[in-house]
Amino acid sequence: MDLHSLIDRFHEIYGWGEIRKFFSPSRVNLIGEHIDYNGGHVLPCALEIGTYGLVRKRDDNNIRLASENFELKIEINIDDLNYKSQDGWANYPKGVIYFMKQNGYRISGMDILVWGNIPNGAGLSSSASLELLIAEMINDLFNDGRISKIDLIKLCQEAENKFIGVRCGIMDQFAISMGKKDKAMLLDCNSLQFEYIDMNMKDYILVIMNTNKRRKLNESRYNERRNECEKALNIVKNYKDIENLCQISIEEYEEIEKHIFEAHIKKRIRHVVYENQRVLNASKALQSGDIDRVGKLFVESHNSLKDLYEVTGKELDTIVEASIEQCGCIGARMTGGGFGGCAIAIVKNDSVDNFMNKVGTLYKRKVGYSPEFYITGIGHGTRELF
Ligand code: GAF
Repeated sequence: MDLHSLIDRFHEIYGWGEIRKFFSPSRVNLIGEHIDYNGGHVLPCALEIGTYGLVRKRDDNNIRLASENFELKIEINIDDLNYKSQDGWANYPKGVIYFMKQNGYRISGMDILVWGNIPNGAGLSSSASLELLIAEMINDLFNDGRISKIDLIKLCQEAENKFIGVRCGIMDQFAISMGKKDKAMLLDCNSLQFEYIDMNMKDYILVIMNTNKRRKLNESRYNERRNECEKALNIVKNYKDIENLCQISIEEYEEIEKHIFEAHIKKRIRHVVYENQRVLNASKALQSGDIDRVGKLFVESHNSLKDLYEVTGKELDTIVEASIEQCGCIGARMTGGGFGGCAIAIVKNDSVDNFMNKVGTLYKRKVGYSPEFYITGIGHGTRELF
């Protein structure tokens, strides 16, 4: 499917007339996993794959939603917006529309057609991509583009937390909205200050590896990890006055740990505190072109997510282990929420084909089905296409 075919489909479904076109990327997180909701640093970037959306205003308050990825089409009224499981993918736009209204922004009827080339359930944040797409449409069509990006980001996170029921942090919405071509973003999820970091990869490229083990965040143990971190925070607060776990340094944690008795809580905090430091180290290494160091930090991060945070699983561990055994690969790790979905590897340019063949074979032998590989550029955030 390309944009021209999507426009033709829009005309077939909704009839002739003027259309506005939007694009919202997916994201990959280089390092800094499960620490956005602990006030930590993360290093994500927006990808060139994502969700395309076409839209036309209507004269009433109805919104028709169609997708070229799913058969389900629905028609809703902006005064009647409730989460319904049978509405599947359409709950994401509905959540955004609901919070747009709640926040007093202007909105009325629209016909919308979307199509995405993000593998679904792969942990590349297709849901946040769709949310930001709809939010940007409503901003531009009805609010003269006056709603700030940060307000759109927070609103989409709220839709995901309260309408969909996944208590995600702010990283995905931020990276998708604010992404910049060929840059990673070092984001402090506590202050929301961020800076762009050049993706200075020298002779290496980033390979995204889909385990093809589908994961849905609201079915996974994502919310369980958040609850554990809240419990951990309450314990640590007895020893230091903090608002989030990433406000303690490694040294402070090593002191505090002796007062914590539950083994799994110790492991969760240890991951969070050390992962936050790894992000700062990785962004420095990336800036200075020390790709070997970035690769080593990837491996440390994966091991911590496997042994301490316990969010990997057979598929992610197999693909990462198979990757780091290959010549030309200097580091690999899971990316996103975990429990399935994608991992990333840093691979020497001239070894990529060989790398994908070998990892694919080893993975299939152990897991029973094949993974997929994507090599995609780093692109800009959500925007209108002209
Ligand atoms: C998912 C969430 F949506 C993010 O907020 C983040 O917590 C991530 O998992 C793990 O780092 O993508």
